[in-house]
Amino acid sequence: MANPTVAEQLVDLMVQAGVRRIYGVVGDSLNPITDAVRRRSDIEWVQVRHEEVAAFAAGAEAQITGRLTACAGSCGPGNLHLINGLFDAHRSMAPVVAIAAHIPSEDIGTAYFQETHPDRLFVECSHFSELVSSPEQMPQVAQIAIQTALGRSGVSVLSVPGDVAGMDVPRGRARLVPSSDTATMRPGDAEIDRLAELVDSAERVTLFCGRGTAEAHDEVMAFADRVLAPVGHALRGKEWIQYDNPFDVGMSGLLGYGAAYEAMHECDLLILLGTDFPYRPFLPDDVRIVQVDIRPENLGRRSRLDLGVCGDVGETLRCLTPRVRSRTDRRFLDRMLRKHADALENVVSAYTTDVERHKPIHPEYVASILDDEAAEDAIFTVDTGMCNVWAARYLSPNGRRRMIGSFTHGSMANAMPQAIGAQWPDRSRQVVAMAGDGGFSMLMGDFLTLVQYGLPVKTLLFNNSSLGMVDLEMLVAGLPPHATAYPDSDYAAIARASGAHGIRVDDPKQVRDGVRELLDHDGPALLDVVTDPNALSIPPRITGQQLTGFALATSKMVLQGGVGRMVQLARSNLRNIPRP
Ligand SMILES: Cc1ncc(C[n+]2csc(CCOP(=O)(O)OP(=O)(O)O)c2C)c(N)n1
Ligand SMILES: [Mg+2]
Repeated sequence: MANPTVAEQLVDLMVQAGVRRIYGVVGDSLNPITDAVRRRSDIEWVQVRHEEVAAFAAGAEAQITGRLTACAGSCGPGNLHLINGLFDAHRSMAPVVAIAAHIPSEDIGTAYFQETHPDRLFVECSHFSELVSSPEQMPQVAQIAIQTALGRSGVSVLSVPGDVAGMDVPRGRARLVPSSDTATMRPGDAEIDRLAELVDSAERVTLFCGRGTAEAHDEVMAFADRVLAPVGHALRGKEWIQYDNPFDVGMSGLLGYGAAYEAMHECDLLILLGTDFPYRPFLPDDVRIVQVDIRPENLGRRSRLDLGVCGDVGETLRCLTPRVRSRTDRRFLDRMLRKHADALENVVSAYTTDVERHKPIHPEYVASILDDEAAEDAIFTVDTGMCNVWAARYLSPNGRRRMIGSFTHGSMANAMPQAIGAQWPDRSRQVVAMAGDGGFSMLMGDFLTLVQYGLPVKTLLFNNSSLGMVDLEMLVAGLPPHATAYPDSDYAAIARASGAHGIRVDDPKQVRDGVRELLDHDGPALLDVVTDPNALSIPPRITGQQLTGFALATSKMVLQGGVGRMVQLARSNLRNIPRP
């Protein structure tokens, strides 16, 4: 049998490691790879329109399936387009191998046509980024890329010049079988003992949970039950922690709600579980803090710690719970639960009562109807922007639903691309992209990919003809909104012209039927909901500085003659400002 080429061996190793498809756009320098894929039946090429979409889709597929996924771009601009999606995948800890095809090896360094240096470019968004300059590096370099992506949960990039990809791998090279096993990490006994002492010496314990509590719902609940601790979460912890949680006090952060902030500040021991929550002003500095995280570099990154414990959250809690004393005093927990309920009454329900008549349609109303109508095992992908707020506040996790977004990297235009990757492995599962009009139009070309492959993704477009989140940020910063408005576009018509089902709704009475029609459609569909651009959301903790900024922007807008809009704004926001 002839020796395999570099491309063939790379593709073979990826298949062995669980890769089922490569998202990408073809190109001359990628030909050996694309051709190696074409000749196999156990891996396919998914032909997207923009490489950024390829990377978002690969990242999403990995986050949904837990398996290694892949994307590819041709040399120079082709793989450069991957970069933002790869940053997102990497920061979301999604195991993705990216193939960056490169210019002919003999021309590297000569400022050749399309020349970039992908092995350098991708260093910041990967655990491993190497140039394959000779077939002798195979299969080790591919093995390391795959192992690193899986073992460290993130991106690996192989930069492969087209000519090298087509070369034969030298005779006598053994094929390595990559392992996708992930080990669990348990802290040492001494750490567990110190942690148990801290817990037992505290009067009021609060838990704050992030994405690291995935698969640890039962352990978190058992521990909270033993020490009677309120449990708050960050956005990435929501899907794992909020459901079946009698200790729930909501979410903290810019988009937060409920009493998580109070519970974190009024306890005397805060335990951060699997969270790299970035907003330091929301963390207390006068209580004892313990952090448990599988990544040692995360410990103490955001706050002063009394103890940092390196370990898997589930494992750590399984060891810890039986070692701490069981409590009966519920006073702190109950006080926080009441605060939480009051806060929800005042804030979260404000927009869903009496909004059936509110025109333009209130986006929170749309989100609450989506929550009602969506399947019990739906996957929601959520665009960066106000959709984050609507999803955080209105989607109800249940342990079977999934919610992914660009929650760490914060890129726009993620929802529809991520929906492609979330939908691909299982076409029978409901996948809903909650998109902003700004985000959707940014990578709109790949709506055609949904049509091309008949992928039944449901795009629910919150069309406020504005970069709404930035409108809010400008107001809070004391600036009048500028360069945030878009002319009204009929995205349903665009969807229909693309060959998908398109529905447009501008009356609140049509929202429920519109959402049902969207979800029931057998194929790609888009619901364009004309929503209120003034539906701004105020974070539960507003600093004095932010308030001043808000007042300043208000007065600037009034001075510009925008009184009408300000009145609407004030009315919208009044209902959302938390009562003391
Ligand atoms: C790629 C990228 N560009 C710019 C931003 C800054 N940004 C954050 S949210 C946002 C507006 C999003 O607008 P849209 O998608 O319409 O959602 P809306 O907030 O109006 O619901 C912008 C410009 C970003 N996060 N990512
Ligand atoms: Mg918008």
